[in-house]
Amino acid sequence: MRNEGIISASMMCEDLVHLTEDIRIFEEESMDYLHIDVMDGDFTPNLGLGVDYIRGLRGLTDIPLDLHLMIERPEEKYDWFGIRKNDIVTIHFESTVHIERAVEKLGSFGCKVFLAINPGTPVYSCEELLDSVDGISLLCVNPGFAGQPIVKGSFNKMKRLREFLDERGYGGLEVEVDGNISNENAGRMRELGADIFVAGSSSIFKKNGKTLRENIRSLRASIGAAGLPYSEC
Ligand code: S6P
Ligand code: MG
Repeated sequence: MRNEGIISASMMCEDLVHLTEDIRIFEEESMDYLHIDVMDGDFTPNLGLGVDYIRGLRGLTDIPLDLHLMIERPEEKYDWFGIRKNDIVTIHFESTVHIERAVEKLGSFGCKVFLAINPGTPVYSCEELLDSVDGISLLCVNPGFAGQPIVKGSFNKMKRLREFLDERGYGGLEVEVDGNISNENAGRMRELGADIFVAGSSSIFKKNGKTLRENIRSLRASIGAAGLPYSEC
């Protein structure tokens, strides 16, 4: 039996003016992770959340972080982030020359290690690293910005990724989907085998006249209503 669906609030989409209040709502609504898009302006055409922000957030809550490192040579910078054992830390296949070494080093921090594959990165890129990771993050938009439309082919890619993992005996690895995960897209991705849903401007932070709490509940309902867990389909 797979998990009930895990959500990870994309803090890049959060309005800083309401940070303390929103954190309380996340705690009351049992938000699973806070997704932190770390961007360096080199790997991505944008800058993102940094180490001071992360330190500040740690002082406000014990909700685990889902650190999405969209930076060049992440293995040289792991020490900056104060990684904890119940965090997810994701690095990108293309972010360093020796990705196997970078994955192994990340494993030594005791966190959950995820490998991200970009929209243009083939599913099979993760094959040699399956023994060393806890999950795969499937990017459904190109890294850099919130509010982008889903890249064509992402649903088909999710399906192929889950089949690829199952066929090789790695069905226990978690798959995160990141980018334009609206309630509808989350439901479809759930049916195709996704476990973790990055919730940004398309869902919980959507300007739709609903409260953050209402939007979190709607997203959970969309995931929960997505039919039988993949393994039982
Ligand atoms: C993109 C980043 C994502 C976005 C997220 C925002 O570079 O990795 O995590 O923050 O996609 O959500 P939305 O719903 O605006 O796409
Ligand atoms: Mg992200």
